Amino acid sequence: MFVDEHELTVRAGKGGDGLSSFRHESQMPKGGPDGGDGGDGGDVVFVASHHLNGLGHLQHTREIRAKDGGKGQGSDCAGKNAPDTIIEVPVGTVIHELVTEQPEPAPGPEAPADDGEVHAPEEAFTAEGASGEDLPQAPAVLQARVIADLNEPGMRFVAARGGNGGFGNKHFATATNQAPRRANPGRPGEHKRLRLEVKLIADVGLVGLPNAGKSTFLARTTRARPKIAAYPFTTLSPYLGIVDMQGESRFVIADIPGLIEGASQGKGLGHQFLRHVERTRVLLHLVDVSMEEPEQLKRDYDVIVGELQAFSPALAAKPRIVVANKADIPGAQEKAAELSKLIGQPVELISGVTGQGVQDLLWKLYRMVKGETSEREA
Ligand SMILES: Nc1nc2c(ncn2[C@@H]2O[C@H](COP(=O)(O)OP(=O)(O)OP(=O)(O)O)[C@@H](O)[C@H]2O)c(=O)[nH]1
Ligand SMILES: [Mg+2]
Repeated sequence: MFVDEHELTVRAGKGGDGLSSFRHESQMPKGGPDGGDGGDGGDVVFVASHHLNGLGHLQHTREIRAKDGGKGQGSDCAGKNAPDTIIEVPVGTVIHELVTEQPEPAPGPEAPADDGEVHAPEEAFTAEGASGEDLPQAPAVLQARVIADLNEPGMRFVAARGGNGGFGNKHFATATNQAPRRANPGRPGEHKRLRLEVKLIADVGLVGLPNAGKSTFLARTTRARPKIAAYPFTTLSPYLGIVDMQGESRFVIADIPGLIEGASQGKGLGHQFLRHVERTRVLLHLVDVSMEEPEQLKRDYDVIVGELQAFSPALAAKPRIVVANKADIPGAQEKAAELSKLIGQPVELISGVTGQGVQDLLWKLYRMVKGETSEREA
C-alpha cells in the first residue's frame, strides 16, 4: 500500500548530566574538581532520499527517539555525544508541525467577573455543563504549520534538537571557589508532533478519467512500468517516470489514479492523489476519444477541469495541454478536432499504443517545462 501521509512524534535525546567529583591523589586528601561534562543528546534528523517513494517504512512507527548523551565521568572525562537518529523520507516530503493552540481566552474584563465565581483554569476547557456556550470540545486545537520541505535529494532537516550536556563541576572552579560541588544536569531534548506528507516532485502531471491511457503513456515514454489494464482505477498509487530527451535533457512525469466526477467529495479514489501533481509545471490532460461522441467528450473534459478547480484553483490555473489519446481507433482524429472546437483550445492527437504523435508531444512538453519560470513552483 502506498502511504503518503503519516503522523508521528519525534523526541531528541536528553543531554547527559555533568558530574561532580574530585580527584583522588595519595598526597592530597581532596584533589581538585574533575567531574566531566555530559555529552549532548542526539538530534532527530530527516533526510530526503530518492530511493524511497512513500512513507510505508514508517507506517507503524508512532514515535522516534534519539539517544541520550552520556553522563560526565571522573578524571575530567566528558560523556559521549549521542549519535543523531537519521530518518530517510522520499524527496518531496513536507513536514508539518502539529502545534497545540490554546483556545482564545474568552473576551471580557481581565479581572474575575462580578458574579464572584472564580473558575479554575481547567474548568474553562470542559465543554460539558457549559450553559449554552460554544466551548471547544478538546482542551486544545492542533494546528499544522509547515516547518520543512525536503524537495532536493540529500536535504536534511533537524526536526528535534538534542539537549546539551550539563557542565561537570570542573567547569565551576574559580579563583575563590576551588572545590565547587556544583554540576549541571543535561538539558532535555526537543520533542514535536509531526505530520509528514509526500508531494512528489515532477515536471509534468498526467490527469484524466480512469482508462484514458495515462499509464500507457507513462510506460511508452519512460522506463516506469505501471500496471495497465482495460478497467478503471488500475493505477492505485502515483508513479514517476523520467523522460530522456535524446540525451539532451530529462524531465519527470507523474502518473496518478484517474479522477471522476465527485472526486472532490471522495468519489472514486477522490482527490487524495492530486497533491502529487500540485508541484508540477505542466498538466497533461488525457482524453480517451475512442468511445464517446464529441459532446460527451466535452462534458468529460469539463468534469476533470471542475475537479482540478475544486482541489485547488492554483492547480487548475497551471499550464495544461489537452491530448486526445487512442488515435489508432477509427474516427479518433475527427472527434479530436470536434472536441478542440467545443472547448476552444488546441487538442493534440496521440496513440499511447502505436506511439503516433508521442515524440512531438514530448518535445512540446519539454519546451513548456523548460520555458516556465520558477514562479509556478509551489
Ligand atoms: N487502442 C488504444 N488503447 C489504448 C491506448 N492507450 C491506452 N489504451 C488502453 O486503454 C486501457 C487503459 O489504459 P491505462 O493506461 O491503464 O489507463 P489509465 O488512464 O492509466 O487508467 P487508470 O489507471 O485506471 O486511471 C488499457 O486497456 C490500454 O491498453 C491507445 O493509444 N490506443
Ligand atoms: Mg493508470
